[in-house]
Amino acid sequence: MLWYRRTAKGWDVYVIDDAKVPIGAGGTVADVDGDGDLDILFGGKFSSNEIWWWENPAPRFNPTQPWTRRTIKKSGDRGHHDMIAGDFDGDGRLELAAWNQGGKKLLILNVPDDPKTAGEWSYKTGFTYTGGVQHEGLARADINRDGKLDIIGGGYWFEHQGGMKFTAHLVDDAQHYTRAAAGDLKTGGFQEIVFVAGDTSGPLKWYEWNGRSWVGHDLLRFEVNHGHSLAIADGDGDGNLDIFCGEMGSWGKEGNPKSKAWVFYGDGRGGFKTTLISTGVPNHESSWRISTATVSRTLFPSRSSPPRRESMCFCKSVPHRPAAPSRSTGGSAR
Ligand SMILES: [Ca+2]
Ligand SMILES: [Ca+2]
Ligand SMILES: [Ca+2]
Ligand SMILES: [Ca+2]
Repeated sequence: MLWYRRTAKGWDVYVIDDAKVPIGAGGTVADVDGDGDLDILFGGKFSSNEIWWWENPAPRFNPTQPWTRRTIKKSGDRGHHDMIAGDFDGDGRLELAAWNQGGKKLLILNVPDDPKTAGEWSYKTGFTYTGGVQHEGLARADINRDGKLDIIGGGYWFEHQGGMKFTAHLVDDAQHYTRAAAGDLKTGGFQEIVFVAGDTSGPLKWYEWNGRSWVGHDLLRFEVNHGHSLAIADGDGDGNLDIFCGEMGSWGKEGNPKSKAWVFYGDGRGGFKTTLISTGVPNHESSWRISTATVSRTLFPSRSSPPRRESMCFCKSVPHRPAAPSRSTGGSAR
């Protein structure tokens, strides 16, 4: 796992982990140890029942010194495609919500008092699904604005009920195998939800709560082909949230050489202006951040830069022909 650190001249490469770790897609960042910087979390793919976190060594960065990796989970079922951290039970402490596809579960893991010395974190099942459709995608937002952060993913939003119990509210039964995002796209009321087919083909839709049910709106009116990158941000700075979506370039033996990416500029009232931003640029778990100040001060607090508006797309190009297993290293988030 490598960190490409932006400099005035280009990019410097820092080693985060030089070991062969079977990382799956959909990791996240969170301040696991509470020292003010963001640490990195990833789960094992279908060959592994483990989840790990890497301790951010800020401000002592050394390009050749890997970060300390610790194990969060090393039991139960395999496969962890997507996770997100937040205070989902309202107790003021951080939890990690992680899909565990091998067990068809959404796990809720408690960040321990001292994650540097604790062994495996305690965890419970927050939701179990049945059927053959794999559930993916996680986002967080206070959907119903009760002051408590909710979990969004796999076609649902999950509302904390008490203890480790969550109620699953179905948004769209056709959007389980998807990427998820949420935000106040239409100003006021519940926050809105976006789902798009991530590891398959399907529609890109945003959903609004009308007080009785979730109403979906198709943004493209054609199927997105592996739209594995999905994010919400105010890209043009007009105060209204916008949506970014990008397609993958290859998966297995198949390819999508004309993979597309779009930004949908919102008007805050439910209208969106569609902009095609690239064709032939593959995206796999690309993200979208608007303020360099926000990025540098949270992930890299030793840096300080004046606030300025800048879109950052993190794109990962994958070869059309998948790499041989022997070449697969810890940095491959596939
Ligand atoms: Ca930290
Ligand atoms: Ca909590
Ligand atoms: Ca809530
Ligand atoms: Ca905007």
